[in-house]
Amino acid sequence: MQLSVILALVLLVYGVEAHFTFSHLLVNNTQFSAWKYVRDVALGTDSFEAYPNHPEWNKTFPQFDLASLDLRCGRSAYKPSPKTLTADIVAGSPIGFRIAQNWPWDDFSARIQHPGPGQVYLAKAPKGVSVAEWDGDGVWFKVAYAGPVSDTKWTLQNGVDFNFTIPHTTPPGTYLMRVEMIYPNVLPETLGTQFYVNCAQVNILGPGGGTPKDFARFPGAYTKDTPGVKMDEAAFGPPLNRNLNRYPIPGPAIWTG
Ligand SMILES: [Cu+2]
Repeated sequence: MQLSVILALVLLVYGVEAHFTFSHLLVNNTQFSAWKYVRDVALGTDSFEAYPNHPEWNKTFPQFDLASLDLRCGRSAYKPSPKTLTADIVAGSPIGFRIAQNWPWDDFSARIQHPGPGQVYLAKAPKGVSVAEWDGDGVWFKVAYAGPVSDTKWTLQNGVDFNFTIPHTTPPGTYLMRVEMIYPNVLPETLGTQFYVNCAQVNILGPGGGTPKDFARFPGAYTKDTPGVKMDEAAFGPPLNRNLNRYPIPGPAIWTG
């Protein structure tokens, strides 16, 4: 077998080509620079190769440990960073996250290639605490879900953006806004279900009036037995692209305002 064929098969099995970070915040369809409003994450390695000259790539390695603080906002990003800014966003207006685009390999397209859903959670900074100095150790409510569009296709798969709105009546104030893409991974060769997690710092403007409910904590929201995290291989795959309308959504119900 040619080396390129072997490499392609390895990539097919491990999906290494599809690691990513949600490094860009989108506000009204405008992309901001990487890690401007999204908390930067530490470099990581997993079972795959690290590339010393490409730190942005090494930030893309996913989270596997459901009990780790890194499941909250990405690798070491529960720690506040003085360089992260807080974006003003208007409740009800178009918001999004875009994945990092600057890979050094021409044939490594920057797309969300893994199958799986995306979700967005908000956690309000405690009274008197700046969100820029908060570790996110609080309660989170879900405001967006990007699931399957059909029995065989996921909303996010093969795209670069996760677009959503937060409820018009979200109480104004500063929040951590947590995005996750879950790759429910049942292949025995891998470490398990992968989580791609990042957090933006946002100042939500709007009329308020709503009362969020159905909270979760990170870590703690998911266990290895949570439906949608622990996948039923017979029902969903691999390659996890069948019977998708039966996919059980992990975590609390969405709060719609
Ligand atoms: Cu990946």
